[in-house]
Amino acid sequence: MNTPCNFTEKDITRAIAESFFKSFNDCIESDCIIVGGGPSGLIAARDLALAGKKIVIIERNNYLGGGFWSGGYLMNKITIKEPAQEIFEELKIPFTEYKQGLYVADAPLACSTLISETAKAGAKILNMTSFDDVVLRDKKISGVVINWTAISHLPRSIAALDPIALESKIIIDATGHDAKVCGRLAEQGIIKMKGMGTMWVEESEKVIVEYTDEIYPGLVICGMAVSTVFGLPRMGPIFSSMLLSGKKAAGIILDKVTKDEIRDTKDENIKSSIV
Ligand code: 48H
Repeated sequence: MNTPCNFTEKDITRAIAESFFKSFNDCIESDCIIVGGGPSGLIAARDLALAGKKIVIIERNNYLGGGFWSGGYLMNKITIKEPAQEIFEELKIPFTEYKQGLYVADAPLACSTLISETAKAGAKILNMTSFDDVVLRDKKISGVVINWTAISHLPRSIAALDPIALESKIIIDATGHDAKVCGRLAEQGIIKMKGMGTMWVEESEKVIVEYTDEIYPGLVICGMAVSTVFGLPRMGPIFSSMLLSGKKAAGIILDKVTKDEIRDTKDENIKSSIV
């Protein structure tokens, strides 16, 4: 038997609009904005949110997960190498050992679990939202400029709509191969970008994590964006360094944001591609 409805269509619309704008208002100022909701961005967001930081993920697609939904050649199995199986254990993602140190998991289960754990940890998610630009104030990245993804796909003659800005203490570029945030700085001649290197799994899995860092004041990079910026070798369909790099990015930010000491441009520790 159907319970009678004590609401109409207008109440459903109000429920959506009021709760969306309340959440959106909360995204306008945060501790960290993560651009890109693939594996590296998601794990960084989860760790930061679990540590009590206010985190916003900007994702241009309607779905999160990036390349983590499938392995190579559209085969939906994910491989990882030690010690990243410890992250699967932490997230309770089932996996099997294929060969010593090489592990396999079902991609849909691994990806949906990572998304769900990130959302449950409290990270806020703006999907169908594209990164457009950075807010660059006094030689420090202080926010991102965004627009609806649909707008960025329309010709300017139809949709010449201005984007809007969100502010945060620090930004992560987790946009994968495109390294979109870094690309914007490169366009301005502020940093150099070498382009993704060719495949060499052993080396790549190591150096991607090593080079994960703050590359410009207020901007940390993780995941495949690290390969694109520094010209490091790619690893193909294995995701250990994506997860480890995301975790390292979160650790770097926790250090900085917790101590509230965002470096200034004169800090010589910043590894760099700064021109
Ligand atoms: C908002 C954006 C924008 C934008 C892109 O590609 P990803 O999965 O990235 P990673 O680095 O977490 O993982 C890379 C991995 O999936 C992979 O491709 C590997 C291991 N390749 C190896 C190899 O040899 O090729 O996710 C990036 C996310 C996606 O969801 C994009 O939609 C999103 O970023 N994104 N979001 N605004 N302008 N650009």
